[in-house]
Amino acid sequence: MSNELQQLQHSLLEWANSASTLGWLSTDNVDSLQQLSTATPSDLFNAENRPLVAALFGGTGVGKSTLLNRLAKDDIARASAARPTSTNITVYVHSSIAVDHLPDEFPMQRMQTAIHQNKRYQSVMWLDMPDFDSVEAGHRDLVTQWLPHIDLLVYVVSPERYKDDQGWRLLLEHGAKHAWVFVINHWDKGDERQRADFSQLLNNAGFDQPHIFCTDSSGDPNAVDEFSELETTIDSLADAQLVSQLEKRGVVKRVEQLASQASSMQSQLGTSEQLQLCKSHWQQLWSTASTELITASDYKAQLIAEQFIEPETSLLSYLPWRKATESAEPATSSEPKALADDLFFSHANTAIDRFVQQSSAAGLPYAALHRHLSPLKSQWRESLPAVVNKALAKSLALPGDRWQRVLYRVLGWLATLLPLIALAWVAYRVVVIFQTSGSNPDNYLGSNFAVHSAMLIGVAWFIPWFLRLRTKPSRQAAALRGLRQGLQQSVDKIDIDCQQAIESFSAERDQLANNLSDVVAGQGSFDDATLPASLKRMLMNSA
Ligand SMILES: Nc1nc2c(ncn2[C@@H]2O[C@H](COP(=O)(O)OP(=O)(O)OP(=O)(O)O)[C@@H](O)[C@H]2O)c(=O)[nH]1
Ligand SMILES: [Mg+2]
Repeated sequence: MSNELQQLQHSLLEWANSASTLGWLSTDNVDSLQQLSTATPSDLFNAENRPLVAALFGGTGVGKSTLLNRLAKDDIARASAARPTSTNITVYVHSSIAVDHLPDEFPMQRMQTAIHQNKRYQSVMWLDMPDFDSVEAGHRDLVTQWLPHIDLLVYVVSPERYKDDQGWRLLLEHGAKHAWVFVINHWDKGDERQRADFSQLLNNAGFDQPHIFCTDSSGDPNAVDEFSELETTIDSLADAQLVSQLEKRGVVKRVEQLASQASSMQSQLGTSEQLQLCKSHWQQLWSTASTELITASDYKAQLIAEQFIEPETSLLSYLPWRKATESAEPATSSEPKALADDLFFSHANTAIDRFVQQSSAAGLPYAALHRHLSPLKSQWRESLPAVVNKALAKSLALPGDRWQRVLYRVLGWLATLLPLIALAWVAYRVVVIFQTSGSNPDNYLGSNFAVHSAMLIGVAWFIPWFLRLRTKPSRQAAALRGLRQGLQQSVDKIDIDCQQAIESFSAERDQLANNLSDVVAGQGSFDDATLPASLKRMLMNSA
């Protein structure tokens, strides 16, 4: 595995693990990233000049082993009419080639090696693979384990089974990472229409002018086929420079595969447009939900405010016998019922849950948004009752409006001051009349004076006292106003907290997206145009 690939996969895995822990991705993403193989053919060898790794791949009984025997001009691979025949990988390798690193997961007992001295294949390591479409799952596993280590796949089909589903699926999935040539074996039973049809299929899959060789391996000495063209084409690939170019291209293709996985993970983070929509969606949702919440809580505020009703303040209430029978104390001492109660929180929580669900339906990750918003629920339970109580206490401390309170205070002073002034005036009159009564016996204070004086003092006290009584700010109204203010402040706090949570959700998304872009930035590219025309025909056009 190239260092570049190893590092990229490691960084992507690290990123995906943290994104998944934060709820932005499912663990499936981490798993599929882990399953992406970044192995390359050069992993098998120490030597700089490694051979081309070519494999015969295809469905059951198409003649893969027979073809290898033809190439080797020897019966090195078991080929027979019994199905399935090849249960193991046969490696046909020149004695000068050392396979230094077979991956630990490769089952050695399922690999047989045929070492040869054939100069023609000095630079090619041939593999005969079991049938990929086998009923035996083990055959499929063996093929997929070896696949990343192969440069060239010789896809063998038969005239009647060239549309083989499983092989075709593998071709589409992994096609871009390898070079391909195609063989229609059993050509003794085939015709040109099948070649044309197969060629068309390959065209559609992304191969321009694919190499298709028709071979008859029945052993008929008179058979005419394209086996030698197949051999020559493969010989032309067994060139150190081409092998190194194929290796580079393979690395780039694997990097591209990782990058495409990264881009699919990035799309799961949601786009900035989606986040913008999510913010305005919250505003709409909360504007409706908070109005409903305030309306639903208002009757409760009125009930609570009733606890603050003043004792009766009519004249009659000042009568001594009324005092004896009725409590003059307002109900301020009793604890007010909670306005931010279970029902209040249940309404607020339902709105939050609905918002998270709708945002997730709009493409944002549920778990991440939930993680940002759900802790607020318990915080509000702690803090909002205090917000309401504070607003209530503040309003009760200053009942009525400012002018009402000034008037009430002035009337209080007047209720004391005016009777005192009236009393002073009466006293003055008494003193003056008394002094002059000696010289003028008519100046005598009669009962009229006494009655009028008493009335004057009484009126001077009664009028401001009565007006004061009437203008006294209502504690009930003050309580209701305080409760409503507390309710509004609570609803505003929920709004602000949620907006902040959405902001931090959005910032986290941007941070993750930036980190991911940094991880995949600056990866190399490979231009297929630099390759010889014959090799280009073997490459799948992934665009
Ligand atoms: N008529 C005909 N028979 C062939 C041809 N090629 C191979 N056979 C026969 O087909 C049978 C299967 O060949 P194998 O080479 O074992 O096929 P395989 O693809 O290796 O099969 P598995 O290993 O089971 O996947 C054998 O009996 C071969 O002799 C061919 O071109 N024409
Ligand atoms: Mg076989």
